[in-house]
Amino acid sequence: MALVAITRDVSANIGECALSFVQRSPIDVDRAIVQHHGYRRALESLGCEVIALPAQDALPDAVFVEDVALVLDEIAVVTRPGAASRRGEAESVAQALAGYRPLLRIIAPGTLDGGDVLRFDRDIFVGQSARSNADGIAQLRALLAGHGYRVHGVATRGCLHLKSAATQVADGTLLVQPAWVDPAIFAGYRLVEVDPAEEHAANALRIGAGVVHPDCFPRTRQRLQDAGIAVTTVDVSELQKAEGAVTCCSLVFDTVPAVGVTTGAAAPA
Ligand code: CIR
Repeated sequence: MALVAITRDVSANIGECALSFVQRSPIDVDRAIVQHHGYRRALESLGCEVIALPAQDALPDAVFVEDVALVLDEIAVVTRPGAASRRGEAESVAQALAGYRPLLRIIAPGTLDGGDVLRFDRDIFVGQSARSNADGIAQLRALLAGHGYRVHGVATRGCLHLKSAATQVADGTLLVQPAWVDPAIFAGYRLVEVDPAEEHAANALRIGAGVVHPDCFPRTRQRLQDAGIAVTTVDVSELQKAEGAVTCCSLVFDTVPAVGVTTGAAAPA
């Protein structure tokens, strides 16, 4: 396994970011940059080769590279983000990915944010959010059918993306916020619920045998550890003010995927 993490430097204008469910509050850009460096170091400590794309200062949300692409074992899908202000972010990430995977694309009128895409091997759950529309989900289903993936639309409520509400934290195991997605959708998986006092704690980034998780959620961290999951903590408080979390700041994938073999090891999406 050779993991790569594509990231992008924080925009100087991150304070102008799109917001949906978080109240706007001033973002300390210098602090956000320091926290983002810490996030990159965490990925490196977990074995990732980190690619740092230069900041796009005209695009406030460009640090959240997860939303503009989806990297699977065989191909990558360049998305068309639901927020018009974010559509200019995709092309440079597509260029960075082109050396690793053949590229497919979501086109108008479809919209899809990578934050809505939750992969379990050949099953791909996609949040039917304000950012990912029915056309985008149908396009994704058609693009991936030939590669043996099943795409399932999932209703979300009260949150930005499906991965605000649920992320994979180990083989067959989900960390879930039941207020934002119906856990019954994931019947058959082992579920770890966030602590009720930590509303935004369901977004964890799985890398290898452990997860990266914000340090401000100690109760949910304990639940993960009790479930046998190793947790690496990061301080991303300034990025959280931009409605970001830990999955959204990188695209992590294996440069030499075992295509056709189900390992569940890298959990790239
Ligand atoms: C947005 O509203 O698009 C950004 N402010 C936050 C995007 C976070 N993305 C993610 O969690 N996948």
